[in-house]
Amino acid sequence: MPDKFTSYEERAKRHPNPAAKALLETIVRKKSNLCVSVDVTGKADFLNIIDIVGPYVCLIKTHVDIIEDFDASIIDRLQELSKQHDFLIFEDRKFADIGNTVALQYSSGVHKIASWSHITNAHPVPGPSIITGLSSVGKPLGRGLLLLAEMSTKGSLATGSYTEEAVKMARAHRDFVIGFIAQRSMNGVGKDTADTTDDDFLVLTPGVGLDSKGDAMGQQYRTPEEVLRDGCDVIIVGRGIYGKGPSVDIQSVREQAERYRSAGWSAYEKLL
Ligand code: 5BU
Repeated sequence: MPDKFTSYEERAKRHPNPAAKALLETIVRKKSNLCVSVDVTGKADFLNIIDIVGPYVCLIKTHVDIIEDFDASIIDRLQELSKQHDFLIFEDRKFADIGNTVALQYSSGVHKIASWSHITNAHPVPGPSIITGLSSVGKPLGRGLLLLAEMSTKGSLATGSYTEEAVKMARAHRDFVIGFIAQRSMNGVGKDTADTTDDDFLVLTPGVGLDSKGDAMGQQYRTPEEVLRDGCDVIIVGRGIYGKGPSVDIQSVREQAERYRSAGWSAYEKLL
């Protein structure tokens, strides 16, 4: 485990994976460790929110399978916005099947995730073959994978030895697995004492909110300061920024995006 806190800038210089490197560079360039999770079901709202929050984020997280009027033009526009506002894209697909199936789900179907999403994620539950499957598609494209080592929900089963095994799986596939969805730093977790290599896993953390402690369906929120103090690198915020709908208040979305960007960045600066 690195013995001291290392800046995003230092980590960007040495990270071997192109998606992780690009994410760290974007964080530094924009002074933003904020990822907005755009969980809305209409194409117009989806693209509108991304256009508004784009300047404040390093990363946009999507669940493209919830969009009712999905078509390929959404992806074209998303990619344009990603260039215009300088952010990366993370499809929160949570793959969980055998290697052959996840490779097909990642590359094909309606969404063709690998062709546009810089980062995606997977449950470690099937074992290392899920990484082999996804890597066969994503690695040649310079993509990066996160494993779900922990979850933000009440009663999550991803704890203890499950989490440790996830980290060990990642360590054995450092070229493609860039880090975790987790609630704390995973560097050093489950590590053999004979292993002297440094871990530098990115930790992206959902379950972040400034005004609420949770929702009625098991979600639990902590503040940006709490999660950064626990070693997380990127805060993932959804409803804290655009509310619960049905309509999107543009001015408020912009204000909340800047509020969370600034909270995430000052929490980081305190650790330097
Ligand atoms: P929220 O509106 O900030 O609660 O949205 C959180 C998002 O992060 C949502 O898209 C979830 O699917 C996602 N998420 C999560 O909340 N907790 C987890 O442990 C994981 C993903 Br993994």
